[in-house]
Amino acid sequence: MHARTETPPRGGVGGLLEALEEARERTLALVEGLNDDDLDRVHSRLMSPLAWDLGHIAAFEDLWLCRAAGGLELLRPDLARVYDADETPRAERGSLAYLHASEVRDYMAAVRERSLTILDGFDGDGALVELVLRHEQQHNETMLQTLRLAGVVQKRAPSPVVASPGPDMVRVEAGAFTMGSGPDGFAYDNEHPRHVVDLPAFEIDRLPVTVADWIEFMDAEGAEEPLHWNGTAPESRLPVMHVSWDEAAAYARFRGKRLPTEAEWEKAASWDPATGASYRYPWGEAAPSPALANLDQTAFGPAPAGAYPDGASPCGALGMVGDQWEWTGSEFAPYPGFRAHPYREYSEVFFGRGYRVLRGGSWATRPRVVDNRFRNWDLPQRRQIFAGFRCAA
Ligand code: AVJ
Ligand code: FE
Repeated sequence: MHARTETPPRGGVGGLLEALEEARERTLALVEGLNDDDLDRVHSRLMSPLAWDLGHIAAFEDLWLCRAAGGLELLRPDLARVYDADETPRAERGSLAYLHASEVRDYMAAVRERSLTILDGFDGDGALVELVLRHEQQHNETMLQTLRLAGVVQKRAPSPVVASPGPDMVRVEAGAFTMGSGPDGFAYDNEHPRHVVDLPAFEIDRLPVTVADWIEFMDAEGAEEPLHWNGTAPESRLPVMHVSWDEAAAYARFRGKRLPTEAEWEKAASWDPATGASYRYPWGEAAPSPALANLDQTAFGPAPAGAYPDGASPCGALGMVGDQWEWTGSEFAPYPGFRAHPYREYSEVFFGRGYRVLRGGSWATRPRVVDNRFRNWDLPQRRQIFAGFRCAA
């Protein structure tokens, strides 16, 4: 395919070309078994039709790789509005003239042809290519949420062995830590600038709240069952998922606790009191692997709370990255000195609108798009995300 075997990628794109191809294989694999009607249909008012996600992935690539990084005109300027997430709320996407399943794969391939031409010998802005790659991978998780709402449930991988017991909560000492992403490497605008945050000491749950914990809450307080249970609770040791921020906050009050702030979460995940450093992952700087965290969409569900003892953070918290996102108590807001880059619609338009921050990624998150500093967000009533939580005190 193309000149990529004869001409190794040069400039700022080493490895990105292969990563784009791998991401596309995953995207297409997610929808492989579905018929056109399943792709074109609105499964939930909260989500886009899957065919819209596919077209939007390609339109984003055309916009940021072919046009912004490569200097080309858009391949299909007529589609720009249809795939502009900001102009078209999810609930209305079913009635847009988006490309349906029968045409959308051709559009994706046509954009990709252009991208490969641009990337051959590319010496432009590699960060834009990374943006495009991560955008596709983020939409993979959105698509998995849609598939779950559509009732497509893949068989879960067998659960790994659960770690040895430990205290319910672990302590994080008072002191300053560095929060956010530094200037090196790719990071979203909302993770910048890196800044020092001084926090009083606090305690945080060693493990995420489990299904068994949630059932106690339901029995004692009449709390609702999470989305997707349909009267049948998952295995009791699993982290509870598909609860809203509102419900998570109510659970924390029931236990006499609270949700951790975003800064507390990041400090508990990254800060090593022995060195004063903030690591990129709970276990340190090593890239995620299947022994360290449940990421990458292959398990089709979380592992029991306390699995992955090698993925512990310096304070001893387990499962902070992977398995399920974790709601924090914080509203999505800019860090001091924030500057929108490269486009306002990624983060800035969501600030100050009541969105709550989630951290840590889920089994449905591709490893490239999550670390201790990555900030996700959604509205406090939403339950479709693969999200649970842990408490602080
Ligand atoms: C970071 C997951 C909240 O899905 O709205 C996708 C990611 N931004 N396309 C979202 C995103 C533009 C974003 N989240
Ligand atoms: Fe998008």
